[in-house]
Amino acid sequence: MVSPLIVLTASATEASEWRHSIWQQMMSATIPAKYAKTFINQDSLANESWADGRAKYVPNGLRMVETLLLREYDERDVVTCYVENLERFVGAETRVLAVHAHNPLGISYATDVYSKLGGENLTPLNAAEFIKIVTHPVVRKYRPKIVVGGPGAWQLEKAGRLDEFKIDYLIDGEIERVFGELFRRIIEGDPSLPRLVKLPKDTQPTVEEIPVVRHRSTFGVVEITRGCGRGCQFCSPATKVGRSFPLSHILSSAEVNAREGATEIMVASEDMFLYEQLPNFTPNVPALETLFRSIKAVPGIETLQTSHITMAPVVKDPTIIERLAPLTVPYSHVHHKDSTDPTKGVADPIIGLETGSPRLFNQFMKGKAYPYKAHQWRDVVLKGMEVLNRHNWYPFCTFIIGLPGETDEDTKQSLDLLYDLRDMKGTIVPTWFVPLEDTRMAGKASAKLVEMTDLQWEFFFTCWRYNREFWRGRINPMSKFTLGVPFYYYLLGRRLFGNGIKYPLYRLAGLPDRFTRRRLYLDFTARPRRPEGLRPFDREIVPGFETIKGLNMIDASALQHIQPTAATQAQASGD
Ligand code: B12
Ligand code: SF4
Repeated sequence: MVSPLIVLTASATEASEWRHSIWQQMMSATIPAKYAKTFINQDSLANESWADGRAKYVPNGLRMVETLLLREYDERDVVTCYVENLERFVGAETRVLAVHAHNPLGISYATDVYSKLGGENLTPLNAAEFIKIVTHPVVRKYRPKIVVGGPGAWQLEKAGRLDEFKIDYLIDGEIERVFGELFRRIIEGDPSLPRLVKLPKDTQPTVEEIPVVRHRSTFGVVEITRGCGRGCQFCSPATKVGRSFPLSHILSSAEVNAREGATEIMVASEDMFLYEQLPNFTPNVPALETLFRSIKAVPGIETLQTSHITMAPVVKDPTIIERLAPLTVPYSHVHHKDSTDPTKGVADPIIGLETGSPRLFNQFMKGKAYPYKAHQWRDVVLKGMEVLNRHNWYPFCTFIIGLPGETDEDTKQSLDLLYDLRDMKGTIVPTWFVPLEDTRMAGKASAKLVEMTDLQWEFFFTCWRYNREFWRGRINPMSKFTLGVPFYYYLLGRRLFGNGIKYPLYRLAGLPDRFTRRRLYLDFTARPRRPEGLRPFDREIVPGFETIKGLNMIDASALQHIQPTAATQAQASGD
């Protein structure tokens, strides 16, 4: 049998949509491969293939590459499969192996740092799975050109591993506009094509140039916007031109996914509220309502998953969440006992909170708070969280530890914000600063574990204490985990990271606050945490909350805006 000209693939961990769990994906980026059998359910790595060996679902970016190829090549020449089927497809006639990379070495926002908690030089599972592809015996045997692309492709260059993995081309950026020419040169082996192809901003396609994918994506990802105009200096989508996809495009993608077995759609965006936005970052709620209603109406779609949002619009107009909650919460696959929805469903959008320090916020990400000012970020976060939680939106929030120039004073302010959030409903994931390529902070140094201060460790482990309690309830002091913490500290943790992690770790273990209060910055004994069963931010336990009012707004002139589609422009001008 003649082997296909181009084989496309993604690692088992990045293709996985096991139980619709984005947690599982994040865990794969962090858990060392060595311990994968203990911490990762092995079923999550068994992705489904069609009878002919083609993959049922792969990351949306790879589906886009496949779709572009299928404009020029026949289905027989273009095959998308998982690593276990490479043997079946890669052969003498295969010229290109195209690999998608979301987080191939696990170094995005230092996810690999988590793996270092288990010891030095441990490879995260994500990386091990990526390496399995590029070092596969059939790839070694037939030597097709290895082309890697996707949002995390930069990691391979940054880690200096292009030679080791025999990667022929690394493509960084959006490819729709330049695709035909680029692949022609790759296939023909054009010697003038550089190994590193960094696509400049002016090659970013318009939405009209972006096709509807031909096949199903992992998690049923369907893009609703691309790019973000808020301009945070550490962020790569901040460097992209803002675009909103037309509803017809979105629905066609959702239909493709549903036809091939997806029961859930994840609306992918840097910020859902940018979809068809009105002037000055004003969310277009009627457009969002129509969007959710229409996606839900696609035959076969049972649940919806939100991706990212920003907090400021929630505070500016809390009715946004009130109106969107009935269209999202009952259709979520995520449930929590505290949800007041009869289904117990909760919406869990991802929100970058990043820091509690107004100074760092002002320096690196002030557009995120717009229309509010940087010094109001704490109030925006608390007020927004109250609104979200009231409507059963229990967000997945990220913080960045070790932003360049972070001082103890800054960390204390982040800890203060964390303290104020102690009754929130949601998850807080601390990450370490990593300078992403092509961002305004690309030249800065990464945060380093060995340089973590005691306060930063306290921040880190306090987040995970919150998460444990939020998802598992009160900590049982006799649980295996709790009892294991002192063993970890004395056998490994102290040696790797010093004494500074001791009391933060004990807080994570659930040691009563009266034992840790004198050793740590935050003192939870002053005001005990929310009794089981009480609603978050209940006025009687967080009385200071009422003081947050009358937030002042700033002017939008410094910010770039996503271009609305023709339909929105007409709506805004009253046509
Ligand atoms: C959906 C999504 C997820 C989902 C699903 C991921 C999946 N496996 O399908 C979830 C929530 C699980 C997730 C997790 C993470 N994500 Co994510 N995710 C996204 C999001 C919102 C959309 C991705 C998408 O489908 N885009 C649409 C497609 C078409 O774009 P694309 O993938 O970039 O593909 C284009 C090009 O890159 C290129 N291309 C893609 N593949 C290939 C392959 C070849 C061979 C070639 C030539 C070209 C090519 O062509 C495409 C068309 O132009 C993006 C933001 C965004 N808007 O892109 C963040 C984003 C990609 N994620 C990001 C991060 C950091 C993560 C995490 C590390 C977060 C964390 N701290 O844990 C994890 C890592 C997960 C893992 N497995 O390791 C960052 C990446 C930053 C960076 N530059 O490195 C982004 C940009 C978000 C952000 N605001 O910073 N993510
Ligand atoms: S708001 Fe989020 S997506 Fe937008 S620039 Fe800032 S970090 Fe990036």
